[in-house]
Amino acid sequence: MQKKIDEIEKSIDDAVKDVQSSKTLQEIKMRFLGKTGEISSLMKNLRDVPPEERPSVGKLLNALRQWTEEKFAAIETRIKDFELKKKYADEKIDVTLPGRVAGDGAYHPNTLIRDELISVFAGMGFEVFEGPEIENDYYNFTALNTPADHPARDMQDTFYLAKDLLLRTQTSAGQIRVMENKKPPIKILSPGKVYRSDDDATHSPMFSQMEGLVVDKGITLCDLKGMLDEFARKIFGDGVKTRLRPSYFPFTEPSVEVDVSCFECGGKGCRLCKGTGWIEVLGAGMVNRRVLEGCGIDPDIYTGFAFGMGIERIAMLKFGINNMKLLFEGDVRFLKQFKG
Ligand code: 2U9
Repeated sequence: MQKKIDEIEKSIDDAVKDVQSSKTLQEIKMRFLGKTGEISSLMKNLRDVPPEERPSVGKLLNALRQWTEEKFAAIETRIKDFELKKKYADEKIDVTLPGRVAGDGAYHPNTLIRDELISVFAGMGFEVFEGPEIENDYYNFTALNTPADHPARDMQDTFYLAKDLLLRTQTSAGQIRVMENKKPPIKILSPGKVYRSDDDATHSPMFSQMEGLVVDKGITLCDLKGMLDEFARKIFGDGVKTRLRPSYFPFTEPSVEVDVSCFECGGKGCRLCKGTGWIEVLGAGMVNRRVLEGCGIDPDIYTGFAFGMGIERIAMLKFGINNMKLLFEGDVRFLKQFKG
């Protein structure tokens, strides 16, 4: 038996010699001390040993089991200690390393211009109203004096979502709802995205508009002109003048196109104003009496003016951007130049 015990001790020593992990150690432990392990089997076989030898063999086997258990316990402590040290080493962080710097963001030029316009018009008493981007035919066209067979519909190629559902081509659609629901005085500003099936160097299928509407008793074209002068000075600089040229929009009568004197050359003529001294910036007019009537506002009592401009156009003029596509591409190298 002593020989057998010596063999087991040797094979335990061999097995644990290079053991590195708790898992392997556990497997070796089971091989010797598990229910069907070598030492447990020897213990079970004790009953086959002649009775007179049993006490001495039992003693030897108990000593073997105790020796084995102590050995495994010692190795386990050593491995656990090693594994813990390794875990700490792997998780070690260098607190002296410089942190990762999150780059400063920048406002999109459109956002800068939109906010500047809102602040200028808010200073004149306008309230911001934002309508839905999905509209129906009535609010986008009919209520704005553009019925189905009206040639002006061809001025704006429309994206239809369903028979009577479309992406608004102008933010005026939402302003109709305000006129339907509120008695004058009305003084609102409607910024927002609009959609037209148009795509070339100066047009994008989605762009941003800023429209304004003033309705009250006694509003005249002079009020419009006075407000535009103030707008031009605040946005393009003191000394900038405005001029009105006759135009046509179905929702305004009379309608005008509004130029500002060139803020680059002071009106002498340069590349920006193409030598004319003037730059077209927006459209405007007196709200067509049919539009007021359709909203339940008596045009013999109330009159109003309205205006509309493309935010991208104003941004391009103010920041000297020569390609509209830059405003839609989201290129950080371009965008980071604009710090608000
Ligand atoms: C209501 C009635 C009328 C808004 C107006 C314009 C003239 C205009 C264009 C400028 C460039 C559109 O973005 S653009 O292509 N807009 O010229 N917009 S008057 O008229 C209104 C608004 C609301 C109830």
